Amino acid sequence: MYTRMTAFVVAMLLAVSAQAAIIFQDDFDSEGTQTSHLNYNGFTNWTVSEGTVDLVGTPNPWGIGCVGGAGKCVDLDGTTRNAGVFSSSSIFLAAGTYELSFDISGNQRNSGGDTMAVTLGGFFDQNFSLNSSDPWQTVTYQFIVGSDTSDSIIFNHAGGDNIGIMLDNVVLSSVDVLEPGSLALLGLGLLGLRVARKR
Ligand SMILES: [Ca+2]
Ligand SMILES: [Ca+2]
Repeated sequence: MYTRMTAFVVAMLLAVSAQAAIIFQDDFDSEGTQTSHLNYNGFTNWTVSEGTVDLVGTPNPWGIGCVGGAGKCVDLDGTTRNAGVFSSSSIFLAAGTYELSFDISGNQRNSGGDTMAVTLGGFFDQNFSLNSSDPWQTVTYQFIVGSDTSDSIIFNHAGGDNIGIMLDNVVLSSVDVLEPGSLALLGLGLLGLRVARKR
C-alpha cells in the first residue's frame, strides 16, 4: 500500500512538473485568402512595420517549402526591397518560466546569406545569420520572468533584397507552472500518503 501510494505521488509530481501550457502559437497556415500573398499585412497575431514581409503558401512558384512541406510560412524580407519588422501582438507574461520556440530556414532561393535580430522584451535578444540553403531548424530558449509584464516577439530582418529568412511555427509556452488545482491535488496525495504511513 505504502509503496503503491508513493509511486502514485511521484507519478503525479512528474506529471505536474512536466506541464507546459501554450500561451501564444502561430503556424500561419490559416492566414490569407490566396495560397501566397506578397507584402502581406493582414496577420491575425502580428503587425508588419518599417517594411514588408511575404506570406508564402504551398505550392508556390518560388520553390519554397514551409515546415512539413505544407501550409504557410513567412518570408521575413517582403517584396519592396525593405524587410519589415514583424511583431507579435502583446503577450501577457505572469511571473514564471517560459519557453520560446520557432522554426527558421535559409531563404531557399540561392541568394546568399541573411541576418535578422529576434527579441522578446528583455528576455531574449539574439542575432541569426543563415545561408541560403540552411534547412529548417527549431530554435528553443527558456527564460524566467520575475514579475508580471507584457511583451511582443519581434523578428527584425536586416536589409532588403526581397529574399529573406523563412519563419514558421512560433510557440511560446509557460513551463513548470504549479496551478492551484494541481497544488490541491498534490496536497490531497501527500495527505493520503501520510494516512497510509500511519496505518
Ligand atoms: Ca506553417
Ligand atoms: Ca520576399
